[in-house]
Amino acid sequence: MERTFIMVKPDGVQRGLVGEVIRRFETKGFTLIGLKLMQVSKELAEEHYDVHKERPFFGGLVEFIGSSPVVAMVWEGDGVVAAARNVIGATNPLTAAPGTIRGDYGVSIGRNLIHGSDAIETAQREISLWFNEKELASWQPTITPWLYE
Ligand code: IDP
Ligand code: MG
Repeated sequence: MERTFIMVKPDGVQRGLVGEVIRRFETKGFTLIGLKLMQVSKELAEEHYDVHKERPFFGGLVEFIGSSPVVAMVWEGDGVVAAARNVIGATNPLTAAPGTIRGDYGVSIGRNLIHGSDAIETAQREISLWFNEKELASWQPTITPWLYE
């Protein structure tokens, strides 16, 4: 089953949106298999955003991610990687569609509340970066036959 890495960033945690984020993925029909609140080290933030290390916002982004706790999650489901990106919305909250998390709750690209893996390979890399295999629960909700034919 496909898995993706989702992180509620420090602004989302400070603003009390952890429950709202979890609610949106749960009610959509995805399965939560990993969850932790954590303070992020500079090393982990740099590794996570390695692809952006040459961008002008990199230093500020790494500092921001470590400035206050985040909530890291792994969600599972058919097509969850791309679907989660749709639930999250465009990178800039001002242009993110209403109904998406960023579209509904954000106003600034540097405070866009949440991260979601952008491809299946990225998701695999990010899940192994943020979680040990022992921290992930492999389980199948009893409602599965009501979600998938
Ligand atoms: P994504 O989070 O939608 O995948 P990316 O382009 O991968 O967006 O950028 C990663 C993160 O870097 C964004 O979520 C945002 O927090 C930050 N970021 C991207 N572009 C800018 C910018 O122009 N200014 C400040 N921060 C930015
Ligand atoms: Mg990205």
